[in-house]
Amino acid sequence: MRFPKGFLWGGAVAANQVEGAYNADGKGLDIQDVMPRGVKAPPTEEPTPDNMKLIAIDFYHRYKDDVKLFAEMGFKVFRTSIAWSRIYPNGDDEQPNEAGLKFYDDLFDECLKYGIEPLVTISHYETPLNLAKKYDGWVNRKLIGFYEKYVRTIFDRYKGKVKYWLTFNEINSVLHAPLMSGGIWTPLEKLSKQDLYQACHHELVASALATKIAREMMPEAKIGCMVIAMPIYPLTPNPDDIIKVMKEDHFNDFFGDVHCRGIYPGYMKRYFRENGIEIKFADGEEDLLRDNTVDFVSFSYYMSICDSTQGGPKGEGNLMGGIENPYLKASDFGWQIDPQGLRFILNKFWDRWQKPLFIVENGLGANDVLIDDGNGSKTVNDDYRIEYLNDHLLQVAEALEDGVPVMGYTTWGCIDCVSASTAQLKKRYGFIYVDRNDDGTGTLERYKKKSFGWYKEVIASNGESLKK
Ligand code: BGP
Repeated sequence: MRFPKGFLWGGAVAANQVEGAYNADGKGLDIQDVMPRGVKAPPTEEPTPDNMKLIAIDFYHRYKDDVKLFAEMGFKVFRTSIAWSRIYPNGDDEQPNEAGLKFYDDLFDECLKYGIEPLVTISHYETPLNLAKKYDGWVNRKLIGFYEKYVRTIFDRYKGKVKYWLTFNEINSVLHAPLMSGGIWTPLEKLSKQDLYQACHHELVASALATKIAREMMPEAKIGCMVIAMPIYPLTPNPDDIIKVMKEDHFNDFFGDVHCRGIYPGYMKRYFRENGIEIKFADGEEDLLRDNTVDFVSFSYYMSICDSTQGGPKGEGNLMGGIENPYLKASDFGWQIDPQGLRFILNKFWDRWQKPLFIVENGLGANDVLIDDGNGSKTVNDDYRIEYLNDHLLQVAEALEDGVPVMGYTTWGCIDCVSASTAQLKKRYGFIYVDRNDDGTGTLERYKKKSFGWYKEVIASNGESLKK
């Protein structure tokens, strides 16, 4: 196993999926506070008690114990996001909220105490609600200015503490989930392509601007983009399927292309031309994009899908689904499991962008069963999770052998948290079980699953303990 020295092993979560305390200490509402069904139903008028994210796993009050458990596993890095509405409650406020800033100071200090590097997503599906309702989120160019103000505030506050930053979580998902991803209040079916792609442009400009500001304010920092990586395989060798997949891939790769090459690719210009879309660039934006490409590319990887001009049986998926692959098995929640797809995507991204890569989400959402451990506590025998992670990590090792530079690996939902797509807690990803159920019952107690000890060993041995 050739994991390099200094490989950043760890875990990942997002503020809205773990913190709870949705209105504590001056936090404003964000879009998640009115999305009790994730992307499966339209938003509610106001927060409703059935919204699991209002309390989530109460990380806001329990982070010290949780970070201690991460340290026990040997984490080198912990990825979380800053909830924008803790810092600027309405997004367009004049002054930041000191209590919100203080919370992240304390959280990052707690990580650093154990030698855990924070990896921070600046915007992870949690746009302040006011920005969504009043401005229609990223459709509005004004969001660039609000984001810039927020970014300057957090860079200034956390420089010296946070070295690794991601500008937007899964930026390419805005095409599929405009509210969750882009804070766009207009429903997808009513949203014009013009507005949707203009929103993408605003996010890409904001991302380049954040990169520029980071370089000015914190020269030691590393800034990455973050995309959903979901390989699409042609269902058949029919050239029609090959071209269909190529075109589908363009919609995903476009975001990384702009982040890494600094220009809009020709295939996108063609798509805009043929669909009557005209992206409006403000003065200087072309230069801004060109001069501020990212330091690294990060991505989530859970599964692959198939596509064909002939159609086929549809499978479930992470915000975007596709045709089922007859060669793969699926998780409890219908996502098809494809460890080799991770090696494939690592090679593809490296070939395409020549930037170091960081796997910032990978993991298995499952129906875990809590049992007595025989020593007076409880546990979960999650051998299926160990197998999933082991098999994916073997493919990371293969990619490293292929010569792909991989900076690190953070498993998704290292502690059980609320699902982004369905807002359920029963879809569990963690090494740590949290006693909370979708009907609101549970003590919020934490229990170590079998995978806890397994991951600890993987980290301690720098991957040598993985089973071929
Ligand atoms: C990604 C998101 C995460 C996370 C993960 C798992 O799309 O970046 O926030 O939740 O997928 O998805 P889910 O929670 O829907 O199972």
